[in-house]
Amino acid sequence: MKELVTGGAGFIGSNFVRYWRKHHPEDHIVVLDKFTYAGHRENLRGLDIELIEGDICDPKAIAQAMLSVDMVVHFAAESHVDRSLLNPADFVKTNVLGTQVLVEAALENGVKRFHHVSTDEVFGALPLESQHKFNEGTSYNPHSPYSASKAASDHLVRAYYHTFGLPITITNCSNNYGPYQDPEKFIPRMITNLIDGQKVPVYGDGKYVRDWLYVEDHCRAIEMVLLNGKVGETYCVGGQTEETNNLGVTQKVLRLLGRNESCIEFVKDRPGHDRKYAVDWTKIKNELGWTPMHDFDTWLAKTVEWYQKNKDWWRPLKKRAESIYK
Ligand code: NAD
Ligand code: TDX
Repeated sequence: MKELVTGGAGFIGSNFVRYWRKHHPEDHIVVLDKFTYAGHRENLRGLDIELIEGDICDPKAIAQAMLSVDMVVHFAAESHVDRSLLNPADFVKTNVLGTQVLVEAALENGVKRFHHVSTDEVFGALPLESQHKFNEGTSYNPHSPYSASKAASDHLVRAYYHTFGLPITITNCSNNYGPYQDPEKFIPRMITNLIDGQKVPVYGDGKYVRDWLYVEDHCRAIEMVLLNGKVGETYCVGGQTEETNNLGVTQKVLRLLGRNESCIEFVKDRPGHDRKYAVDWTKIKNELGWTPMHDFDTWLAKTVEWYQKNKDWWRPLKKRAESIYK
């Protein structure tokens, strides 16, 4: 089996490639990545894979990369909400146009499966007090340029299934955490700030809720969908956090690093900040037997340890990550 993984040098993509290499040693894995600020060769160090530097918006490069590919797993994207407020055009280009270039080439080459990795943010936001969770039937209502561009990409992927018969699957997953996540994102930003003796910037009142999932659980969900998921279907994937808001997550990280709440700095809120995400993952559980296997407290602690042990990885990224917040 030849598998093309786009964005495989980023956070989730590189965790997925490591996971797939371990569990499917016979497969030929091709990673195609543009190596933007978010992609790093060292994330894939030591893995037996083929690496192509390329842009998903470049039809020629993609036509070449797609030759004799059986399966595409599409992670490549501009992924940071705060950046999408500064530069929305990059998000439309990569996430929408890039995805269209990929599905077109996949169709042309008769790939057996095109799996699109998407987000729960396409569903918009829930009120804080709501008991409702997003599921596969929830209407799309994206709020940020990032989530709007991901929503458009989901629609395009589905359109290629309905109109041209491209064998697709989609996962809409909640917030991931774990090793190799860029220090621009909330959890690694907190950890690396605290290691460096800086404060933790909490947006607004901090009462924002995310449905945190350890990255390996997301990788296993994608594996199950690739192996046993039904073509044309979407699967929602989420965590098992009993509602912990950003302040609660901050307090856990502070405790793990032996600090107290004097390290919290409340800063200006993110414009259009989505109040709450929560995902109902009953469908993937009932149809494919997936449940999250990594509990938040244990794996948050392991993530903190990873950042403590891997300063060489994140230190060169930190200055650039912070520069967008100035
Ligand atoms: P990331 O920003 O860490 O990695 C993105 C990767 O894509 C990088 O390696 C980057 O170099 C590459 N890339 C960007 N533009 C490209 C282009 N034009 N051509 C080729 N490669 C390009 O992102 P991530 O957090 O690993 O997210 C991966 C995917 O998962 C994204 O599609 C994202 O929307 C989705 N997702 C992320 C989360 C999360 O919590 N991080 C949750 C749900 C879904
Ligand atoms: O410094 C910060 N302070 C803060 O309070 C940062 C960077 C974030 N936050 C808040 C904003 C969110 O409520 O923390 C929460 C998490 O923020 P991010 O890590 O930026 O994630 P989010 O905006 O929820 O989006 C993430 O999850 C869904 C990923 O970046 C997306 O790619 C994914 O689709």
